[in-house]
Amino acid sequence: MGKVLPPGQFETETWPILHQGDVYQFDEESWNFRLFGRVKEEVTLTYAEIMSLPKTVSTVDMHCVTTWSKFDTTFEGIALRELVKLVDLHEDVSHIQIYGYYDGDRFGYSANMPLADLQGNDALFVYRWKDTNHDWQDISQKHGYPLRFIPPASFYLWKGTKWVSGIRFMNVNVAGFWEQLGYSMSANPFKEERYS
Ligand SMILES: Nc1nc2c(c(=O)[nH]1)N[C@H]1C(S)=C(S)[C@@H](COP(=O)(O)O)O[C@H]1N2
Ligand SMILES: [Mo]
Repeated sequence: MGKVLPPGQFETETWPILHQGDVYQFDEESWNFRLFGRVKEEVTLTYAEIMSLPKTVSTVDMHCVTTWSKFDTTFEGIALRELVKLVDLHEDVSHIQIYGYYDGDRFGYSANMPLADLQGNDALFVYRWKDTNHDWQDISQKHGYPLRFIPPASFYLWKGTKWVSGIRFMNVNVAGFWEQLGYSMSANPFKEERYS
């Protein structure tokens, strides 16, 4: 994993909180997770169903475009590839959009990424974390409880949708929330791809 600070970043030991809009209040009754887009049949998972999927523990570095980087946070979650197993994708799927809540709109936030980059243990929907200064604890409401995405370190952290609500499978690379506002589609911190 190695501690390599991407260009223009500084290291922080705390985990800052950044988002637009309201903090989502989890309600298990109304919460679900949708797998849709270029799938043969859509799948909707309840909270209990998603939490019963195989778990992965993985240590990931986070790089925020606002220039902080936090190394070596260990997360417990469900690998994105476990969710992909639940749907029959059309063969032309190349990219996904990971959706989350924004001011009460469950699809109000989104972030786009190539599906091929998200097959490892470092592409996780997380609900628990720890680091050298913190014991295991639930992801707090402000960090995305009950479930939030943590992208591989090869993406800036805005690709890490909080309060996730679903994945759309696409055959084109469609800009998400920040990408529509001029941020990079590919967003690689090591290439300093902040804006498009
Ligand atoms: N639903 C949602 N997810 C979001 C955001 C948001 O506004 N809404 N902001 C993103 C941005 S810009 C960043 S940098 C990270 C910050 O995550 P953190 O607050 O846990 O550090 O969340 C991302 N996920
Ligand atoms: Mo951000």
